[in-house]
Amino acid sequence: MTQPSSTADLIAMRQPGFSLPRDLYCGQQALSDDLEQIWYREWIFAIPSCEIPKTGNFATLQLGQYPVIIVRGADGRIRAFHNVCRHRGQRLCAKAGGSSPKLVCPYHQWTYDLDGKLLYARDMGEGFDASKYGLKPVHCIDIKGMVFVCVAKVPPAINELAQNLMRYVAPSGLEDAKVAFSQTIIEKGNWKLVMENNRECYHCGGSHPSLCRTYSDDPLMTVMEGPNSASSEILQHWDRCDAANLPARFVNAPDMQWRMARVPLMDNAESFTMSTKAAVAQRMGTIPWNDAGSMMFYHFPSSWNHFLPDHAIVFRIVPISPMETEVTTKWLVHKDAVEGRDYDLQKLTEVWINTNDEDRQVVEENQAGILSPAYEPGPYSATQEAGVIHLVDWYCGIMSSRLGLKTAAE
Ligand code: 3BY
Ligand code: FES
Ligand code: FE
Repeated sequence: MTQPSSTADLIAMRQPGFSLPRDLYCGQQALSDDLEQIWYREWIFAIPSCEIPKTGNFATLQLGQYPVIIVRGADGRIRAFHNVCRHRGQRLCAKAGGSSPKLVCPYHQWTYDLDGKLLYARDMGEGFDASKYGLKPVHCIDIKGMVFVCVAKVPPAINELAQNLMRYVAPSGLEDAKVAFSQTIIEKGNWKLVMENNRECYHCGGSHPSLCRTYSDDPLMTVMEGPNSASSEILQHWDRCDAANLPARFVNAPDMQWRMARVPLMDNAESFTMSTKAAVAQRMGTIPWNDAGSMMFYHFPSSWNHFLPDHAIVFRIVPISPMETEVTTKWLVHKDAVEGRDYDLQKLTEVWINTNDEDRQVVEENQAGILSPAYEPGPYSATQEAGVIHLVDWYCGIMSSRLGLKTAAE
């Protein structure tokens, strides 16, 4: 029996421009390393802040082995904590979300304030110092309505992302939005396959009949080269947006961990609907036109998003096991929009419900093929799959430097 290769070996042997070696998509070791080196160290998009608009509203998230709770305090601030009681470690809150004036552990009712302070612990004796048993904080930042968390002791710098994201999402007025619908599905595929699939539209024509009514599968729409280098159609759109002070031009992290750009939909379509028209009567924020297109924002490893004039769709992925990924999609609309009057929920959600299901199928079939011992890494199309190349290069770069550093320190 040959020894299974380590993640560092697998990454060292990968051929740039080709899909990854099989075990990086299937193995427990690769997932453990991905969690340790990426998911537990990077900022992870968690929720839109409008999901917890009031004091005491909370949402929970399972990030690998870390249960996390995100809660809005009495001061209006959003904070995140390890969702673990400081008494004997009970998970404090099992629900996906809700509202509570205090955080009360269900086991022995230790009671925490919304800022994490331990307020009450019954019969703990004279010398008990409650100030030592506050909830452990998780780094948390609310960037104009997009809440990110990081479970690392020291989180990576987020200034550049925050500055750009603030400008690009501000016109969508996420603070004045509400969650109209939320969907969580489990895709039977490694998280990297889910993200790879999202980063290209090579598959769109064959898989996404409803999305393709409004989103062009021209690869130039999905991957642009820079703020002044894109298709003439996109450049024209950017000129129009510039004139209206609507941030639109391509911006990216130097290592492509994130990217933002506002692109036009096909034939002046307004939204991702079957009719191509807006799904919500009331536009969000200050976006000036119905045909302002989609501001697309992705952030590795966990998120891609579309900010349209009438609604926004935020996506979060989290690995569940080596070959299972949870994909959560939330449709946001103006908080004053009334279902049935200003929008029809089915018309709002059908295109991306279909698209998610179509993507789930291709990801699951991709995983099934890769599980075969006959699988060998195949070449990406530089024209069609440049975004996938950005993803795997980012992944391999970060993993090899972090695994490499670890070895050097040992
Ligand atoms: O989901 C995305 O962000 C884009 C649009 C359609 C497919 N994908 C490349
Ligand atoms: Fe939470 Fe005992 S474990 S109160
Ligand atoms: Fe797709």
